[in-house]
Amino acid sequence: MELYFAPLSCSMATKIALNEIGESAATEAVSLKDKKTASGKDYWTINPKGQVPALRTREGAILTEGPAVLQYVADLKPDAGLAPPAGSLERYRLQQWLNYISTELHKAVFALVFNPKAPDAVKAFAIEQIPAKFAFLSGELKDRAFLLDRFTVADAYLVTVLNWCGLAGIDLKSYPVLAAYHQRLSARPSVAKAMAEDMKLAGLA
Ligand SMILES: N[C@@H](CCC(=O)N[C@@H](CS)C(=O)NCC(=O)O)C(=O)O
Repeated sequence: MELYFAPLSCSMATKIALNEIGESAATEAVSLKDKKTASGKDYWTINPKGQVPALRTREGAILTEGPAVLQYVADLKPDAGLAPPAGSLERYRLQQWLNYISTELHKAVFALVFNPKAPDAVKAFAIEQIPAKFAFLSGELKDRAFLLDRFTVADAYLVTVLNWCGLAGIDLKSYPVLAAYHQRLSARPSVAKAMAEDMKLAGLA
């Protein structure tokens, strides 16, 4: 398997999932600015959407879209419990979370804040959505360690997205439940390893 990633981006969630199942996939960094991989490949030819993550599966297929990639990785080792069994209500709950994180947090807020082409008013509008969304998340996580009953790929995705708060100028300390969740998950070996690796590659450690 081979993971195409960009340091500290949403692809970090896939690195966390791979660490959780103990799978050492080859990784290749992608420059999202010029769409070139570290070995000089034209990334458009690998993922025509030009986005990370993209995973070359064991069978050689290219799989894209974080929530699909995460579930693929989880299903490689069902015993690790990163995703409930396909077809169960809990699996749909997992998909509910993956979709929420992807559409309501990642794309609707952070992708706009970090987009250099987004006008300031658009960025401000994105940031204005945070209090309501983080209040909802805080309520959900108030009495639980994880989004579902145990650590799943949804947590891998959420901790990755919460990592971006500092860069986006959002003070996570204003949301104590989320700050505690983020701190707790950051200490998890699979997360700490992915984070340390990406921080180093991003020149931040
Ligand atoms: N819908 C895609 C979005 C992935 C995405 O937004 N990736 C960002 C990094 S976090 C990216 O590649 N941005 C570069 C671009 O959009 O050109 C997914 O869920 O995987």
